Order: sequence, then C-alpha cells, then structure tokens
Amino acid sequence: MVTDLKEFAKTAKPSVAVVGLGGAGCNITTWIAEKGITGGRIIAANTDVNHLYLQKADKVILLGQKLCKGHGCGGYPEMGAQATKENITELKAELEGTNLVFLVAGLGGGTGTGAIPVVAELTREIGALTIGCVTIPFTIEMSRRERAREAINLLAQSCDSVVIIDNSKLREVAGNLPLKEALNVANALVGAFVKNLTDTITQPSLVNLDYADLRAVMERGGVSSIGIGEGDGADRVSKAVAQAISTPLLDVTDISASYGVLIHIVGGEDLTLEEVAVTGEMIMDKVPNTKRIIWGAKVDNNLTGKVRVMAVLTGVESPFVSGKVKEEVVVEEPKPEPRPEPPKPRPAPRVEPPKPQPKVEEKSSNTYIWIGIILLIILILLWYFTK
Ligand SMILES: Nc1nc2c(ncn2[C@@H]2O[C@H](COP(=O)(O)OP(=O)(O)OP(=O)(O)O)[C@@H](O)[C@H]2O)c(=O)[nH]1
Ligand SMILES: [Mg+2]
Repeated sequence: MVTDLKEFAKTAKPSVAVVGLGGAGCNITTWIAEKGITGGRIIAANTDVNHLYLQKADKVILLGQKLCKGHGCGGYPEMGAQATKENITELKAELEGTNLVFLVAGLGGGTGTGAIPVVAELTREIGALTIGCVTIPFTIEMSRRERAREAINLLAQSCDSVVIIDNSKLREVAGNLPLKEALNVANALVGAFVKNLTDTITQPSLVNLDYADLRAVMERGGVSSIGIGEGDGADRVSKAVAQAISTPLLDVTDISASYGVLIHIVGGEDLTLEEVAVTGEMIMDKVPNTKRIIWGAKVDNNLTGKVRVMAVLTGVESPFVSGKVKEEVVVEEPKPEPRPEPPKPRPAPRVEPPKPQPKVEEKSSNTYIWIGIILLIILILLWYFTK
C-alpha cells in the first residue's frame, strides 16, 4: 500500500509548464531557468531567432518562421498571433497533459502580446489552469501602453487569471533605476512569482499549497495584482505585510473588494508556523470581503532573520485596465497655486526730443512770399504804365 501511495504521489504531482513568449517573456523564463525551478518545464518561444538562441529553456520554439523569417514582429500583435498559429501543432504537442501553465510576456510588443491569447486558447482547451503573467510598459512608452491595455482586456477573457505588473510602479519598490536595471527587477518579480508558486505546489513545504487550492483562487480570477514586502527584526511580519498590501504592482481601485487572495511567505530557518498564521490573519483583515484565501510558506536558508511576503489579489478592478485614468495627466504631488506676480512698473514712455524743424521748408516759404511780392509790384507797374 505504501509503495502504491508513493507511486500515486508521483503521478498525481501537477505537471507545470512555463512558457516565455516574445523578448521580455523569454528573458523572464531565462531568469527562472538560471535560478532553477522544481517540477516545472520551461518553453521559450519567440519570432526573433537572434534573441531566441541565447535563451535558457528545456525547449525553444521559433514562432512563425515562414511569416517573420526570424526577424520578430516589429510591434504588430496581429502578426504575433499569426506567427503563433503557424506553430500551433508543435505547441499543442509540448503542452498536452499539463495541469498548470504560466504564460509569460511583456505586453506592448508584437510577439508576446499577439501570442498569449492564442496559446491561452490552446491550454484552456487542454484543460490546464492558465495564468497569464505580464508586464505593462513604462509610462514613457505611451502608444505601447495603449496596446497593452487592449491586450489585457482580451487576455482577461482567454486566461483564467492575468497577473499584471505595471513597469511604471517599479519605482515604488526598487527606486529610480536606469531602464535596464528596472527591467531586470521586473523579470525577477515575475520570475519569483512563477517559481515560488511552482515550487510550493510541487514540493513539500512548511505550509503546502496544493494545485486544487490554487485552482480555487485563480480559476476565472480575472485581473490580478501582486504586492511584495520584506521585513526583519522583531516586527518583521507586520512590516512585510504592510509593504505588500500598500504597494500593489498594478494600481487597483479597491483592495478590500478582491475576489481571492493568495499569500506566499518565505523565511529563513527561524520562520515559525505562528508567524505564518499571523501573516495570513493580518492580510485577511485588509481584505474582509474576500471569498477565497489560501496561503503557503517555504523556508529559504539564505533568508535567516527575514520574512518575505507576496500577496496576489485576484479579481480586482484596475483603473488602468478599465481606462478610467487619463494617462497624460500625471499628478505627482499637489503643487501650491502659483502666486500672482506683482505688476511690474511700466517703463515711462520715452519722450522723443522734438525734432528740429527743417530749415529748408522755412527757406522755401520765404522765397514764395518774395516771389509773390515781386509779381505784385510788376502787376502794379504794368497797370500804371498802361493806364
Ligand atoms: N520585464 C521585462 N520587460 C521587458 C523586457 N524587454 C522589454 N520589455 C517590455 O516588454 C515590452 C514588449 O517588448 P518585447 O518583449 O521585446 O516585444 P516582443 O513581444 O518580442 O514583440 P516584437 O519584438 O514586436 O516581436 C516592451 O515595451 C517593454 O515594456 C525585459 O527584459 N523584461
Ligand atoms: Mg521581440
């Protein structure tokens, strides 16, 4: 019987696939492959062959070789979707029998944005719980952000849940970084989310999260936001929870109205079950209307003295996704009304010195008088002599 159970446990383990789509998606799956993931298979797929062959994955797939000729999609999602359809049979063969699929991409380009809904349709058909993990471009990438917004609305219908990280919110967790470093932070955040969940549902942990729990929270969970927090010292748990809840990486309209919450806690060997329970209770207090809440915890020997909390809020409403925020209006801090400038004294009008009357005119008028007098004298003389 014991041997039977052992065998059964092996086959009952959920089969997990992580699919990186497009440039950003593959960069993130490479991050995960470098860190190592237990119980998950990594597939990297891109239309750009030069980028693809540098990736670390269990399987790489060049999408749309005929359509894109290995050159990428140049920002056109319709082309990304078409290119993915070219490889649909290969993708189906790779993903058949999978229970949980993470589809990872940076929205705003052509390949990842166009590919995700196509692959999601396939994985939902297979019966796998499909979680989209995407980033939305920085505020400076204006037109790409608009494209990302349209894509999210499509993804919310095709995936069970879409976990979104807004790149422009990274400043709040990582400070003002140069672009490349900020992208690395985003890669690490999405990567850690996928890796932690996969590790926790496939490996024995301090507090196990199982596939059925995950399914209950993420299935038809719609748009999800993540918050992360870290704490050390005596009140490390409350510090980490406060940070995780106060800085969701996608702005949400009302945290307390989240449909479901998934909490993941990582701590050093000194992490206690009591701390894990307190973390859960603290988060539950913040989201009183939540229908479903699950948590898992694992020990990481490198984290002694510290606690890391990740809270995933599912079924949230986001002002970015609903388009209720006018992006151009970036209100940083209320600035004091500018004081009216005191009226400047007007410069006194320059009085032009009177121009000297031109002498020439005087002269000429005198001349006319003299001519007139002479003519008059001539006329008088003529009259006198002709009389
Ligand atoms: N997190 C993260 N985001 C990135 C990275 N590189 C680019 N991005 C973001 O992802 C968006 C899409 O870029 P890519 O992933 O390069 O686009 P693509 O899916 O390959 O599409 P095409 O290149 O048009 O075929 C960009 O607008 C950036 O906001 C990265 O390494 N990490
Ligand atoms: Mg690309």
